[in-house]
Amino acid sequence: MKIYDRPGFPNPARIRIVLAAKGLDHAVQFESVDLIGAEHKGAAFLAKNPSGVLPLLELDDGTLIAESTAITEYLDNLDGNPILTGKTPKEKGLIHMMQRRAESELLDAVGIYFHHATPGLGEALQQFKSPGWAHRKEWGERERDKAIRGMHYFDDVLRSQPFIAGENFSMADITVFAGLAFADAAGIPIDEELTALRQWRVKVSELPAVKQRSGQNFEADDLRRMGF
Ligand SMILES: N[C@@H](CCC(=O)N[C@@H](CS)C(=O)NCC(=O)O)C(=O)O
Repeated sequence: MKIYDRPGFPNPARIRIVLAAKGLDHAVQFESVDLIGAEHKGAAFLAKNPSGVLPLLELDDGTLIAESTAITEYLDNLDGNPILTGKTPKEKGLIHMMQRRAESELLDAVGIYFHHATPGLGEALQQFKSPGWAHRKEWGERERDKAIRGMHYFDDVLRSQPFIAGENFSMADITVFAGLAFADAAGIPIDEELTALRQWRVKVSELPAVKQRSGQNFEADDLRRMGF
């Protein structure tokens, strides 16, 4: 299997955590795609994933699976023992619901803020991000506020259960974790009062699969091009 991704970016990081959790790191080959240089918006990559985003999984028979949730479902079920996407119908339903909320209320909201209300990933990508649209920044700032409301919502959830979708770590936790990492990068702080969310984050960052991937930071050249 081949994973098209880029170290350090939030959605690719979701799959790196999944691979570590499933012990599949050594079963995949990583193909680095230059996100800052907009390689993912070129014809060659768009032919593989018309959405023009990472990550993307390519199976040995050429099958292409995009979308972090779809890739996670595939990888989690490969050994017949799903540990991230639910075993029972109830678990599956709850995990799906919470992971969708994690995308809509946090990760994707941060992404819209980052790409539309800040310089985002820089020049090469601007042409793909609704150039000239007068209300773009305002929309991005509304999504930042939505992400902050999302953090408050997940803090509430975590006051009555240990993980985002219930008793066990799941795909929904991975999405919230990636959303908070993206919020850090985009300069959206986690309010001090969100103690349940903060404690959960520390706990999750100590899980072996998550700890293992936290060594995979942005490439030096990407950091330089992002202005760090
Ligand atoms: N819904 C997609 C989102 C993927 C996504 O937005 N990936 C980012 C990297 S973190 C990307 O490729 N961004 C490129 C861009 O926005 O041009 C998923 O779940 O995989």
